[in-house]
Amino acid sequence: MKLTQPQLEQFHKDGFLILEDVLTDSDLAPMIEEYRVYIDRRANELLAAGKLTQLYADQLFDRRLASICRENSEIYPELDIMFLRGQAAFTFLRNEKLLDLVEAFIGPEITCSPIQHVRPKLPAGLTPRGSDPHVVHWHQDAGVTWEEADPHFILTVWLPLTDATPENGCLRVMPGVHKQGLLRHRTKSGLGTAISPEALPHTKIVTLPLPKGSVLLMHKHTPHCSTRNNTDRVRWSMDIRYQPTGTPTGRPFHPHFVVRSAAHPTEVLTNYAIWAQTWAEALAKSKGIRVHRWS
Ligand SMILES: O=C(O)CCC(=O)C(=O)O
Ligand SMILES: [Fe+2]
Repeated sequence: MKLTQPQLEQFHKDGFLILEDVLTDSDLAPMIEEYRVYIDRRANELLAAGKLTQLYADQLFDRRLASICRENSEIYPELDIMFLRGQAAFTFLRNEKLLDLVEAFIGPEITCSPIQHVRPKLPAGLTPRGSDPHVVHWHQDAGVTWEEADPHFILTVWLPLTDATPENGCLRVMPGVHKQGLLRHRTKSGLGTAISPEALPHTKIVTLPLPKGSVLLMHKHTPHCSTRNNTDRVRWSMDIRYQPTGTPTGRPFHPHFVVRSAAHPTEVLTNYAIWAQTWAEALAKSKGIRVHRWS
């Protein structure tokens, strides 16, 4: 898919761009299958350990995790990309359709940022300890990097693995506000890092329901948030980030890697084992590091 000039202009005007029907089952199914298999394995372990009364094996992807977590939420914190470190996730980060879209913004030397997430947003009230890391307050993605990344362009790619709707907590954005640059944020326990109340723009808000297969591209200064999941299903999504190779990611203690290069094709990381090992080592070494800059 090649982006048109009007689409690029719309991104620069609004700070985001929605593209429908980008990804097909052949793109998304391996990711979903990897997570299904992991959850199945862990459910069997929990059952064997007497921590779960049944497997919920007949339930579909958007329900099973909720049923399991209603009884035991041990699996829930294990699912993010860097913790599960699956081969399909690594492959997906180099998805050619996504990289073609990214190339239209940053050119052919592309690095994948370590700020990358799989988010199974559980039905409200189900999350361990009552606070949900996937109910996010208004923030800009530039607000969750160190200052070193400030001068550089980073493109957020957000995509649903199951349909995202207003009911299950899809994203909301403030169009055009990216032109104001980085707003003041603050970090608060239970709330995460969010735009400070006095810095929050009073402007139009757009809610972005996105069907599976679609992709949202977002500028790092576009304020966005997402609300509670008021359904009985899981809102599964991914958000990943790309930037020109050689620019700092704002998370120097976590691994980035080259996903596309016209000039130095041999520098593209295609070795899954190295990627997984680099993440494991970085997580072990970076415990206790202050991830965000705000007090
Ligand atoms: O998926 C969400 O609810 C929040 C995602 C987010 O903040 C992001 O993709 O940058
Ligand atoms: Fe974000």
